[in-house]
Amino acid sequence: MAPKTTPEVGGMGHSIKRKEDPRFIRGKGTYVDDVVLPGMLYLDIVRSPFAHAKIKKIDSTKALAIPGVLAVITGKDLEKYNLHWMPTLMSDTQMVLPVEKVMYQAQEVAAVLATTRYGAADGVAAVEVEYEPLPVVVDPKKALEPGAPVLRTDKKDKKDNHIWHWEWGNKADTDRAFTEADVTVKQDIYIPRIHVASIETCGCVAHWDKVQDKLTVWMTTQAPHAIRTVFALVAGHVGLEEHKIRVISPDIGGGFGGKVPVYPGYVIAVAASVLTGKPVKWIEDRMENLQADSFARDYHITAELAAKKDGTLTALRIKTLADHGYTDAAANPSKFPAGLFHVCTGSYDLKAAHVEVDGAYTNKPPGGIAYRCSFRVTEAVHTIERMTDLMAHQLGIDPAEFRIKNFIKPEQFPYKSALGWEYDSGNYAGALRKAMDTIGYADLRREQAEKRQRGELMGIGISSFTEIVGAGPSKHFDILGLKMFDSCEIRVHPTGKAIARFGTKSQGQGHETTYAQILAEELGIPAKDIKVEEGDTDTAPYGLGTYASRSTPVAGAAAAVASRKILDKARKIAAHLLEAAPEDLVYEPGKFSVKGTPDRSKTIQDIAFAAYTNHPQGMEAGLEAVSYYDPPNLTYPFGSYICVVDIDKGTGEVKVRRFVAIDDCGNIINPMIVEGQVHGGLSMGFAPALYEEISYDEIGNVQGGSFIDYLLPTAVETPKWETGNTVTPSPHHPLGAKGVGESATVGAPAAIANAVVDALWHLGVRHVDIPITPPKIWRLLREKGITE
Ligand code: MCN
Ligand code: CUN
Repeated sequence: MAPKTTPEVGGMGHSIKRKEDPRFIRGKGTYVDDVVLPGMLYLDIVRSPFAHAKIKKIDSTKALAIPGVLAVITGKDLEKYNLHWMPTLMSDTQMVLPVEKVMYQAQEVAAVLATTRYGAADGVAAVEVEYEPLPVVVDPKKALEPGAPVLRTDKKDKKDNHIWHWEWGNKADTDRAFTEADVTVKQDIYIPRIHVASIETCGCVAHWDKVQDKLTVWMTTQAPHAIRTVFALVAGHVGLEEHKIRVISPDIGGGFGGKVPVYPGYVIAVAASVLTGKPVKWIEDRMENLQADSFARDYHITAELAAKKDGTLTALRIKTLADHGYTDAAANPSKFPAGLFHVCTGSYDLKAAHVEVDGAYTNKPPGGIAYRCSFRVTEAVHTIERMTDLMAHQLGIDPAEFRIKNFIKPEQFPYKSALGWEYDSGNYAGALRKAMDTIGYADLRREQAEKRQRGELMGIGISSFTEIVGAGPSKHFDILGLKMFDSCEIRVHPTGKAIARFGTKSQGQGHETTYAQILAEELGIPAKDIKVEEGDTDTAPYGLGTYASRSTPVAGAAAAVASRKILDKARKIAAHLLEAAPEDLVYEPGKFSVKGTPDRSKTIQDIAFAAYTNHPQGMEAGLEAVSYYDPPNLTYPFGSYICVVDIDKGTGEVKVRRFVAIDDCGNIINPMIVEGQVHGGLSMGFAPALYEEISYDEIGNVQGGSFIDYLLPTAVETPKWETGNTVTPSPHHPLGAKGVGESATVGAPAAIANAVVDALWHLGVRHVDIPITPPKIWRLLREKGITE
């Protein structure tokens, strides 16, 4: 579709360069660690070497003797203010600092406050803690066995490690479909714990200003407004009321979900600033970030899929055990303890489905769902895409053909899934066919057959995912009771330039550019004349923040709606200026003209000036509007990915030779930014498929707690992505746009895993869990007698 605006205006469809990049490229961004205030103190944290242990004694004497060390803060100090525990976003509780025992390795034990960063670190090294180790539970299956040590002894009535049971769908119908099925497949799938490892770690500068009676916190948060409310709810009783708190989320060096939760470090820094009256900075280091911040996935899944002989899929049944660590700190909408996992019927027209999830406590860091995931959608997509592939292979039907046969058809939209979601729009076969054409699917299958003759291992994997983003309709979506709307406030200045503020917060997604483009599209004001601001609770309108790819679906929609409110008023002003009736004016971006006499017109800039200098009598001056947008539905972006792998028989190494990604996120605001999002997302789907995992030994020692063994792919390992689009607009979004930020991470791992299994199927391999590391494949090949 050709853009509606000129490149100079830069509305939707123009690949204008990112406004934020000049400062980022030159190293002139302002991140939390760039904030330096006079008299600032530094906080560093003592962490537990044990995964489960009683704290018998904390001796601060030696630490306090170190020059510059001012205080050692313990759980007992916070207990006096009832701040030693805090609520999690899932209404569980989490320790800020422990009073009795620690629950995972690297948990915060005490905090040292000093006049310099190094002083604080020296202080941490000098704090002496006496522990009494307790039995450790790392396996969630064992955690639920009778007789397992009960971890949450703080909960008076808790007699086991079971957090909750949740189920969804029609069990009777599903069980019947399985009884009647011709073919069924069943598979255990483990999706391991991984970590986002954003370039910038987490941190804050807390400044309690006694004179102003105000707390300002610069912090790495994706949701500044919600965090301020949580602070006020937790610490209102000690004088931190909401109007006295200002949260500023400055530039963020990657969030990916890891900057949604409230970490103890933030709370301790705030407490330390309130107690000392000095600004306090806390910035975690890389190992702290990897070992103690919230993690993703850790789902133990058993899935079953049923079909008729002819290959028509009929039903899906899933049981899952969710390892939440010692507290359920996931950042899910509160109604959905397993997030949106029940979008697991994916792109297929299944008549029945039933899902059960049980949460378990273990001696690991708190649960989260952070890793470009849209609330457990990665787990859902991985499951259905693996299972569909398994069924296709089982039936001996080509996996592409099998998918096309079972896809929800374009004419079935809006489509109600067996698990209750109403998919807004889609053309799944369109995306898959485009991916097949791009990669040359038929030729690749021929090549594979030839190679197999020669004993070479080549596989082709498909993932045709459906995403679900844009939380969400207030009927169903809230976090701690806060409805998941989002907002945009626009002010057009007299000279026709504008400022727009949002309740979201970019962490690298390019909001300063794309939001300006939405306004440019609607108002005809050039994008370069529009300043976008986010992340300051003192100035921006309330919103729930940026995660779950909700900014475009929700705040982007608010930007369109607020713009249209501006245009309503602009039309009246134009009518006044043109001495015509408002309904006799025609609008094109940036200009109102009189019907039939196009040369009688007023530009948006003329109108803006008149709004302050010559507005109609009886009308209020100014040109501004705000929208708090409550989306009527979620948006359902989708795509089809095809991946070709070659497997080295000697080493077990999987090489991704080609990877074609066709994405559909409805109407596109900035094609270049969308492509960038897909590239980033693919890289973050590739990484957990082949490299990344955080695991624990039997006594709870973290494996993968540093970059030595938590393997982040570099540009050398990362494939060259081949991307493309189809466009199926969302019927309910004012701009027809859907989100895209997480699609590729959600969709990519299954394509890679499917390609690997496709390469090994003839050897009897039915499934390989990610990460698909060389040792895993090498062992499999040895079992099959392929390699020595
Ligand atoms: N966009 C577009 N046209 C569309 C959809 C999106 O031009 N039809 C643009 C948007 O305007 C925006 C970007 O693509 O500039 C991403 O938009 P959207 O899909 O709405 O996602 P969000 O802005 O809400 O970003 C959140 C999403 C999430 S949840 C994770 S995790 C993630 C991701 O974005 N974290 C990121 N991408 C990231 N990219 C960077 N650089 N850094 C992160 O931390
Ligand atoms: Cu789940 S990662 Mo993103 O929603 O911030």
